[in-house]
Amino acid sequence: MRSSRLSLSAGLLLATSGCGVYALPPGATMQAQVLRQDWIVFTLAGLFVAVVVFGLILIPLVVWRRRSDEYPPQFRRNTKLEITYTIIPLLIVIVLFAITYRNEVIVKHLSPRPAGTVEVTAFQWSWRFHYPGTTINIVGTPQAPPQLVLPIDETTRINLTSSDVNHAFWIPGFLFKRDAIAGVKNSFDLRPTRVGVYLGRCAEFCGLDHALMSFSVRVVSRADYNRWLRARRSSTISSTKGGAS
Ligand SMILES: [Cu+2]
Repeated sequence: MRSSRLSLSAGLLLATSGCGVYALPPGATMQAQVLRQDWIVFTLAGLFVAVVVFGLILIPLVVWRRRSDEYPPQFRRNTKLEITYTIIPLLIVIVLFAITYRNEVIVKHLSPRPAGTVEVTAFQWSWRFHYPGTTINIVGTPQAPPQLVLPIDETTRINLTSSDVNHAFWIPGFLFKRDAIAGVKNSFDLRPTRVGVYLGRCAEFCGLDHALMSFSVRVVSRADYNRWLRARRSSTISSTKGGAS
């Protein structure tokens, strides 16, 4: 009976942790893979704490259920127990802090020589992608969301700002979000690792058409990227999907 109860608990734990881990997209950039490690570690730590807490609630209900008028052992203090339940959470927090700090340093690191740069400006209610040194200037509208084109396996510096209110640049497939603030330049690097098209959204309520403030990111090979640059270099594009071909 006890072994079947244990195997049921173990099965539930595996099922829930498995669901949690696989519910998160794999992440299509080098930075996303680092962030994903954070997510997995935090999920497992949360599950560990949940199992301990629910165990401490449920096990006494079974073990100490009333069988007679006899009381279980009564005591007021248990110094060893108090030290244990102080030190273990402290250790968990220290380890989570250290892992987060290490991964944040990696994700926020700016390459001294990025392969390219894109100036991203958020505005009510779309996005402008400008490729410095070129006339490529992709301006979207709520009805025609713009497309950002990035080369795979190369680092692109994104300089993000806003021309009016606060917005947030969010690409779920990259597991990445950063605020776009008027008068502030937020710089970060993206190094895509998978070819594909990824949906992006504004993640900061910014007014009437906030819900329509989407964009997409297309990750292409270097050869396709060069072709796209050549095709677009001499023209300014307005309200386009930025269609590489
Ligand atoms: Cu917005």
